[in-house]
Amino acid sequence: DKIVANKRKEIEQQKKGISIDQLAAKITNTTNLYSFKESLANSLTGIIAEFKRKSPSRGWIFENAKIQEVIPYYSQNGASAISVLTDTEFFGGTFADLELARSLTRTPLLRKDFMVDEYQIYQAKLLGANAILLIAASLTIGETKQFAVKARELGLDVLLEIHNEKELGHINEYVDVVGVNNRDLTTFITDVKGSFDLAEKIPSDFLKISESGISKAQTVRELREVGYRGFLMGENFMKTDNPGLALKQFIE
Ligand code: IGP
Repeated sequence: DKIVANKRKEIEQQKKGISIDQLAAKITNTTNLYSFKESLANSLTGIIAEFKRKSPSRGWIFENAKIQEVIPYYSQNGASAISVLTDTEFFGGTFADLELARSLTRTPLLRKDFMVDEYQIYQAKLLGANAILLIAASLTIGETKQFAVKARELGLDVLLEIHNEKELGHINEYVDVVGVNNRDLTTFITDVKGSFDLAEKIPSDFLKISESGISKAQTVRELREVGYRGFLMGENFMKTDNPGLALKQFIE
């Protein structure tokens, strides 16, 4: 709730600088060059490597991490997609991080942020994202649909994040990928069991991914066995001084 409240304030400020209509007018091409969903559907590893300097649950993970020193290696070392945090206050990310990442790779990029306004979907497109995250816990069913439709219209894939059975109701036909977050965003308790519990409850026409708290290759194998095609991992790589190398070693 605190993060979402802060996000709404930030967006109000940003709108004073550039209006939603002005942002929309800058978008000239709505093709999705590097599809997040297709990459996961066709890849062997399914690893979505995340660039995250800090988090509310852990504090600083890698305060001085540089995009140029991580993103090219995530790509070369087998990431199926890359997630870049763009929230500054709580996660230490910036818009410039995503833009720079885009200039350095053709691997599909997920804009990882708390989306509460259509304005941010235009921003995501302009910064070079291929996919956005919609978090069921911070959106109504109506907003989830509205934002997913907008993302589609702009040529962005939609990752819908859920954490429990109740949130299955947020799934709609404009969603491309359903992610189970193993971390409860209110308590920060992380347990991969959540992904195993929800695996069969997610309609089979959606590509499924498991997010957070993954650190073992064995866990990835077990998740793949119950149908997951993507594995979003941040801390396990970012806690080392060479995240790209940590990814390489994980895949080997
Ligand atoms: C990565 P981890 O435990 O590997 O660092 O988790 C990712 O799943 C996590 O950062 C995340 C997240 C989010 C962050 C999942 N959903 C929503 C911010 C907002």
